[in-house]
Amino acid sequence: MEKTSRFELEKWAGTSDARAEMAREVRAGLSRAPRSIPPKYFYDEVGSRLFDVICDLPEYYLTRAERALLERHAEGIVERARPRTIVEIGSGMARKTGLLLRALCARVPSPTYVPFDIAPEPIAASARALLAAHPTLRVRGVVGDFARDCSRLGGGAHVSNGPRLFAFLGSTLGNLDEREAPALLRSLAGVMSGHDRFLLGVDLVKDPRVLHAAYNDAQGVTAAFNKNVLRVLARQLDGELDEQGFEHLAFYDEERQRIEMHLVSTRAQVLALQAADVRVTLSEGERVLTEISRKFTRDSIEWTLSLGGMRPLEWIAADDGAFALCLARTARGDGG
Ligand code: SAH
Ligand code: AVI
Repeated sequence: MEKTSRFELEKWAGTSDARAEMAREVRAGLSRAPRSIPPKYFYDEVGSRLFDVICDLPEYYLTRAERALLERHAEGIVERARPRTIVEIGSGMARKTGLLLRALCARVPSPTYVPFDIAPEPIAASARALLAAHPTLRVRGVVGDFARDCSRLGGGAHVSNGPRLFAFLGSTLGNLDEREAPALLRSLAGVMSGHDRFLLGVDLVKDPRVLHAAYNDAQGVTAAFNKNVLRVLARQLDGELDEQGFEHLAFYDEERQRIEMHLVSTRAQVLALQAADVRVTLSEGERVLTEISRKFTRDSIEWTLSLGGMRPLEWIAADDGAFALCLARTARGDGG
């Protein structure tokens, strides 16, 4: 564990067997139809930085829309949720979390922030900035996989000494499918007390042209983010992958209400990853699914929350209907 007086970083993922796990997951994804790569592998140091650039792109409205909502509502949310600690799942660069932390630090004498992410670099970088901005804040970072490790937020040093606000911002829930999203919510609901609250940022169904542009930006940053996963695989799994052999493809599937992002093989080629025992022959035009980004309605998110053992309490939507925040609690009846 890395530790300075106000910053600690605990590693639950990225340790010695991470490479073997990656090999297993990538092999499984590339051998089934349709072929896929788990989106968590986007976020090495370069991928995390590319995502940060995406957040400022003119076409990528999500970050600005969520920030505008938090600028207006963070204080009220914190006042009503009364947390001592904010735990942020998939915290990344925590670009908007400062708004919640400012309200937390104003209310509580010894506030704690727990950024939880698969990528250590953005946790460390955002912690530096947040600690400088909030002199009373303590940051206890966790490098973990939210699909596997959320239940650990209920034990050890994470046993809560007061209500916690769990934040899952940026509509990252949309990157999980109909089975994965409720499973993640259930694992969070399992560690939440009746006094804890869950704040979810959700991107809403809208004009497909706006969605299409957000994932096909003119500068090609999203394409670079998508292709970067090839470099991650090649580096970590001893691969020979030619980035030139793939093209970025992102489109909105209106029926499934989701963006799909793919890498399309521009020619017949062999995708070989020695350390994963992968040797896959791709035909020209064959697609590898790298990410889904589901878009929600109030009904569909409330349904997802209910499947995940959560009960919605407040719905705060942008005036233009682009994005929403939903405050929820566990559906279990204990306390709160
Ligand atoms: N919440 C931030 C960042 C969103 S980007 C925002 O709103 O801007 C998605 C973040 O989730 C990245 O930082 C990525 O590293 C993290 N992430 C993706 N898959 C993950 C997983 N399986 N476990 C933990 N973190 C994950
Ligand atoms: C992190 N996640 C919510 C982003 C999204 O919009 O689905 C990731 C992303 N993919 C392409 N652009 C941004």
